[in-house]
Amino acid sequence: MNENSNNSQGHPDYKELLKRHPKNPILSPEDWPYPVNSVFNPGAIRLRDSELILLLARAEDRTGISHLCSAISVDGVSNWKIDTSPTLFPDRDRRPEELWGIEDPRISWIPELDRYAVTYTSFSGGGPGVSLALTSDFKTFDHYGMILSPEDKDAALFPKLFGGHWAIIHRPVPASGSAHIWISFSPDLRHWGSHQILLPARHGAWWDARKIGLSTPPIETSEGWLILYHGVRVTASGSLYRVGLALLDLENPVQVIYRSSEWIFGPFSPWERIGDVGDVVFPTGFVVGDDGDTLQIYYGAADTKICMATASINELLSWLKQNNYLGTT
Ligand code: BMA
Repeated sequence: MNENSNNSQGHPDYKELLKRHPKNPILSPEDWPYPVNSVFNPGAIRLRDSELILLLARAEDRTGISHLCSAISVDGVSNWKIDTSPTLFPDRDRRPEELWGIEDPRISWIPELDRYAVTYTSFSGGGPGVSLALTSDFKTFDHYGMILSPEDKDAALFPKLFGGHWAIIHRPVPASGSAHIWISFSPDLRHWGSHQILLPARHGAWWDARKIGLSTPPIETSEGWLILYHGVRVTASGSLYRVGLALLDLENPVQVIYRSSEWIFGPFSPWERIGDVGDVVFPTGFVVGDDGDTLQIYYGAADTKICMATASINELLSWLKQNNYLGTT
């Protein structure tokens, strides 16, 4: 495989907005200090005190149950210092909602609380729901338990209050019908209400028909909250996970300003196409570079490895304006 085939996807006229890092996959199960089957879908954050990049990876062992493990690096690509034991392990006794593991964390730095908020999927006996934990050091955690009941996942907190309320994006799955992206509000991070659909799944043959979900936490830009979201296309050979964009109003995030008509990133490299669950790219974390424009986007590849792609916020915004379609049919 040559360099180009790692980096470009499809017809050359498609603009390559997310550029795969040449060192992908940047983290694999064999890099782990203890036995794991797969490492994927990591939360990401630049640590306040040290500027180091921390990933909180989902790690699955051979029981099939996932836990979270942190990895820290200066450049966010190489020389990872990985915790030698699980950072956050499902605790069946104290947190029964974590019976079958904890998955897919998203991390937001919350200046108001002076702590990081980690939202993750708790796989309970009643199905997967959204849990919240706060931390200042990724060593000890203040657990809020399951804040959104099953079936619900793909959640991230906005880093600030809107009119005195916290806001969370999440993806409940109704017993029948399509799975849309929702937004909800809370005065205290524990009690959530004012639920409403934020981005509905599209219909028919659209790339984001029937089931969509938030990818990384919302990215604050001068023009609004930039949202990366995944669309799941069900094909004869399984599900295909791809990524598109939306922009929400800065002051009133229930207002969707733009939504991309096309997906911008999909499974292409061998490790994205082949793994425990093939044809999945699943971004869950980002950090912004010193220039305030360059994003490092972290994603799970085929539910087995961790990869990174870079993008320019300005490029994403200008492309989104030109490829906007708010409709669903
Ligand atoms: C979703 C989540 C993700 C996973 C994806 C593809 O429902 O469970 O953790 O990466 O499916 O298998």
